[in-house]
Amino acid sequence: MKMFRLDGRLVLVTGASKGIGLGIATAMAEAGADLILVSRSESELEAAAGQLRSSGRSVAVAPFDLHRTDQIPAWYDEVVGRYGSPDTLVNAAGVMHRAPAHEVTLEDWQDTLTVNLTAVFVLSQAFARECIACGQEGRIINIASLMTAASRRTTAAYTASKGGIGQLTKALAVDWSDHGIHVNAIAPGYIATRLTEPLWRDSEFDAWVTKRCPLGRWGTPEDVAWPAVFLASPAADYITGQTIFVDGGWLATF
Ligand code: GCO
Repeated sequence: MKMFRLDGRLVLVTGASKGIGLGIATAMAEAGADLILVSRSESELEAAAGQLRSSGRSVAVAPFDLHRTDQIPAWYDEVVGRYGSPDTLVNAAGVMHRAPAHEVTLEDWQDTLTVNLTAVFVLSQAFARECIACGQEGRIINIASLMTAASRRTTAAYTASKGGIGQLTKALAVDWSDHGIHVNAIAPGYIATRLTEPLWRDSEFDAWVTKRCPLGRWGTPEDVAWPAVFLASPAADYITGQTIFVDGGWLATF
């Protein structure tokens, strides 16, 4: 089914050392892509790369702290110089600070918006500039959230950042459509990862999620990963500016 394959593609994944990012990188490798893994921790990246190399794909690691938004362009140039120009970018890195809105510190607000929104924009710019310079088509897949369309108490900064991702995805899709760069987003529901660990370890919250979700379970990184492979593949060649909710039916009901 070559329409769903990624053979010959070079995919850069942020947040790639764990959770949804690692799940997406794993599926992309299984679909034939070579990878560049990005996160802050070199040791965690090497551990993830070690797992992924068993797929037979080329897997490079490029440690970087996405808080350093002003250094993204220079860092990206270095990555391209060392590993080649990615044709697919997955913005999966994200941070979460939970607090009632009146208790959110300016530092936590800025941290959330920096990593979850500003870094996505600046890295997408660097990716697009390189694709345009090389005359190369590109695919960008942003990781949005249920919070792109709704919210929950104590998630104001995260909700604002993920709401922004939904609209930024449309804006970049329109701006870069002339250059053959497709920009889409995947909005996961409640996925059992380290970011949501305080929630799934809470038996009351766990019971709420499994009851509230029409499919009756937490999602897994793999549930998110294969829709990402689809959006990166030739099968999605007429899709751009869209957000696909991979949420177990959460938003289909009240
Ligand atoms: C929360 C969760 C959610 C999930 C996810 C849902 O605190 O309610 O962290 O925000 O992480 O974003 O799509």
